[in-house]
Amino acid sequence: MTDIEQALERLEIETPSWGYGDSGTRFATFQQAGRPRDVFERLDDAAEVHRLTGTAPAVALHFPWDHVDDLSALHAHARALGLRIGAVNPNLFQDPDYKLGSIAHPDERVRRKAVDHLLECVEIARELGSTAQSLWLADGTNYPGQDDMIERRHRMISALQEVYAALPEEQELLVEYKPFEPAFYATDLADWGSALLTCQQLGGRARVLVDLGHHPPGTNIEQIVALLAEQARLGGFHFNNRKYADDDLIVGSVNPFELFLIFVELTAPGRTMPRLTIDQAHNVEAKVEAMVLSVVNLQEAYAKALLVDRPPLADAQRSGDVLGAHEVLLDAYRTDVRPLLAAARAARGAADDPVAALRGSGYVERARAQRGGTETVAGGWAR
Ligand code: RM4
Ligand code: MN
Ligand code: MN
Repeated sequence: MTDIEQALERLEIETPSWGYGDSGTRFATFQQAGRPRDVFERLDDAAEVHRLTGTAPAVALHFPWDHVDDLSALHAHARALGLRIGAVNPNLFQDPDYKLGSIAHPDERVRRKAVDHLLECVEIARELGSTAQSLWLADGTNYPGQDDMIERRHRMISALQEVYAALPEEQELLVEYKPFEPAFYATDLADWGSALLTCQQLGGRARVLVDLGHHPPGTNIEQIVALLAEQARLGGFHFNNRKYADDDLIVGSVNPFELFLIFVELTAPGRTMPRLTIDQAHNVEAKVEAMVLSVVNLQEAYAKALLVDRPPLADAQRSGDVLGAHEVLLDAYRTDVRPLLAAARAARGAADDPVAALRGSGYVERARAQRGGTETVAGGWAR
């Protein structure tokens, strides 16, 4: 086995069930013909992505979006497809009760309901063999004075302590942050600092999740990654790409150099790979193809990062050779890894060119014929 084949074998990407279904903007949801009608079909699409790329063996689920009456049937379906269930994502943002927040809500009744959903997700994960709860809160306030920021934090921490105490040993808690949206004044988990403090208050199995779309423009995300990794508090990623805000575009489509630099940190000596998940919304692009391209872009960033020649990099850094050090990174980044990856994928039984293979396979056409559906637009909510 070549080095790159061995490296690919270690790379595992979780694709999100919600990335296969309908999605939209504030203005409209564009439904695609052939989109999966339920979580079973979402898993079918995920299996196709894994078949073509060879590195997407897990699927992250979102509840209640992926609710089924029979979890064991869902688990069996995943296993039959050669997939496992990735992180379980509780949904604390769509119930009318959550208008003013969920676990930080001023009303104890709403907080109880939110905690009960989190505890239900712990059970769901246990039944599906998942090893992580991935928590993103929409909680926050829109106006100064709307609520007391510290009281909100105390409510949030005490709710999370209850959930953390209920986690079985094999499950970890990933805490995701986001500076704004839907809250526009003070989000309760706004940044990596508030997420890290939360994890430190909970315990060693609580770690921070970095979503690439959840930072103010210009933020040095690879530095955050390095700091969290060094503290053993980097739990995972939501990969996507953005130009302006939480755009949820295809990984590596806008800023591939940033993606590469993140992988340079992830593959630094002594680091262990955290959970790598995609979190995207495909509104105008073909969904399965978008996911395939995302996985391929992740493979490329990872392969390029592995090419970084670490000893000369360290020498240049020690001797103050500013551009010599920089050049080591550029050398790796500029290497065309596509032929190597194509061969490595083919050797593992995946496709040498996954996008072309998908286009030639008839999978999308068959899904259209079997699942039906037309290209329709549902109303948005923007004025
Ligand atoms: C949020 C965040 C969460 C995702 C939801 C749907 O912006 O990224 O991870 O679950 O969107
Ligand atoms: Mn996310
Ligand atoms: Mn997001």
